[in-house]
Amino acid sequence: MEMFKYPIYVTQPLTPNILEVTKEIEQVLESKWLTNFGNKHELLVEELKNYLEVGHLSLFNNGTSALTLGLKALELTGEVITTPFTFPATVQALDWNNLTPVFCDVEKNSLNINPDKIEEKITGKTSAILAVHVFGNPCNVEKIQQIADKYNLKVIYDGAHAFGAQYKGESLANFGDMTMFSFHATKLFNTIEGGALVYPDNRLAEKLRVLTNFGLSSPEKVEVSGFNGKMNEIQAVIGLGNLRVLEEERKNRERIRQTYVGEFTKIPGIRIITNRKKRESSYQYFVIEIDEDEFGISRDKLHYGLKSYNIFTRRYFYPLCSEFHWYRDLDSAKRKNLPIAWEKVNQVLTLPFYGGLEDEKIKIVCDAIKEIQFKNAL
Ligand code: T4K
Repeated sequence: MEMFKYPIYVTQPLTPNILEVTKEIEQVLESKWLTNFGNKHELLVEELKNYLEVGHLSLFNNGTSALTLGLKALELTGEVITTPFTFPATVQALDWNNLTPVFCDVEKNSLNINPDKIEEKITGKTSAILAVHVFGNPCNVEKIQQIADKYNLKVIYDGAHAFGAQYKGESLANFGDMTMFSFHATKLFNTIEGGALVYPDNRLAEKLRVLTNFGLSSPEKVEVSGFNGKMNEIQAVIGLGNLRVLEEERKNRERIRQTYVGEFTKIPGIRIITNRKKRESSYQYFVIEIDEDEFGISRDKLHYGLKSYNIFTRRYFYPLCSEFHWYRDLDSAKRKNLPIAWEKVNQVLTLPFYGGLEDEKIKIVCDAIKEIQFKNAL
């Protein structure tokens, strides 16, 4: 098999109907109202509330500012129990709030925070649990809530990958005190850059609006130290347009998921991490785990091998956040305390997955994987 002519990346952004959004962008520009909670912004809030089946939702200029301001709005203090297996933004939002992460190991199957390990991490300083629905697979929300209730802790979900996913028939967005969604270009639903917070407590709406707008509660009153976290009108137009093509994209991704599943279930040593379907899935990523003994080669050999075919997979989320140098002195960051996270971070590989991935390219990816395995096993 020869190297594929054009690179195949891990994802490609969903884009709206260009004619429709061009018209809407014209309207926005003509209206001379470009940002600061404009009409398109408000319309997107309503449409997303509807889509996610939530009561309250605030928009932001990206997921990181959403999470950072959300943690601030909840007035958390001291320590927050979280996962090391996530994108840096999760823990950086804690850093910006002067909160100390307490790293907790993950579950073998879901790769999400292991609720059975949370209680032993709780101290008098713990104020919250910040869990991540990694790759869109839901955390054990019931167990996490039980622990939070017992110790009076807040629960925040980083749902950057979990847009639109359901848990036991209910919108995953309805669990915990707050959930953040990222609308970055690489996310299934995107506003190019953007993010949202959803929450059951309606008092947070005004608080978040103030925090998102420099702490201004009125033109001349600065109530708190906030910052500029606002989503602009063009971002909102892209979001409205992408909502109109979202279901079609989900269908295309379901087809690709099925093809991958069909191929990989035949190969010993590959476990599919993101194997949920229909309303249960966020269709954000397609992730596999490589068991080196069974598969014959390591995840890294496969990752680099695919690169030589012009196929760019990602080793999300390597390195673990607990490895960041500024956490060096934290006991919870030590390798011996995070055995499963360390094992999995060296086994997991995110494969190309987006609606526009043609059958021919899916076949190239699958054939390349088999060929690399075969060649290396010789
Ligand atoms: N929490 C979690 C758990 C997260 O995963 C993230 C973000 C956040 C919080 C923070 O949310 P935001 O503040 O970002 O809203 C990407 C994204 O930039 C990032 O949003 C995402 N998670 C993370 C998992 O993935 P990179 O460094 O992998 O991006 P990049 O530029 O390498 O893009 C990946 C591939 O996508 C490229 O190989 C090609 C393709 N691509 C990318 C862009 C930007 C395109 O085809 N077109 C594009 O415009 O971080």
